[in-house]
Amino acid sequence: MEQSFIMIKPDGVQRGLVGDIISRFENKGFSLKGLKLVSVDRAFAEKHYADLSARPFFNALVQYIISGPVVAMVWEGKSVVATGRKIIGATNPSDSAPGTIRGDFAIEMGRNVIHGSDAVESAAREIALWFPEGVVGWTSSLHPWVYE
Ligand code: RTP
Repeated sequence: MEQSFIMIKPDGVQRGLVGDIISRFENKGFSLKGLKLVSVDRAFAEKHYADLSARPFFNALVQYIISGPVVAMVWEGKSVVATGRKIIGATNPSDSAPGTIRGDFAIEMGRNVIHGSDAVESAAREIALWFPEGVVGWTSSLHPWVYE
């Protein structure tokens, strides 16, 4: 089953949005496979966002991610990568539809509350980076009620 790496950024943690965000993924029917509250250092944040290292906002982005603890999660389910991005909403909160996490909770791109993997391949890379110890193997008893 497909997995995605989802991270609640420091602003989401500081603003007390963790419970609401987890509820949205749970309510959809996805299964939580990994969860931890961590503070990462600059080198780790730069590795996570390595693809964006040439972008003008890279330093500000890294500074944002290391400014406080983040909630790192692995969610599993059918099409969780693409559907997770829809639940999260557009990168720029001024383009994010109401009802999405960023549409409901964010105003600026540099404080957009949450990260979600943009492809199955990047999800695998990010899960290996953030959860080198691996994730928990379990099957939700809701499966027959969520999948036909
Ligand atoms: P994320 O990786 O955090 O899920 O976001 P994303 O795929 O929607 O967007 P991406 O292009 O990968 O950018 C990563 C994060 O960098 C910040 N950003 N700032 N000031 C800017 O022009 C700008 N562009 C991007 C955002 O926090 C974005 O989520």
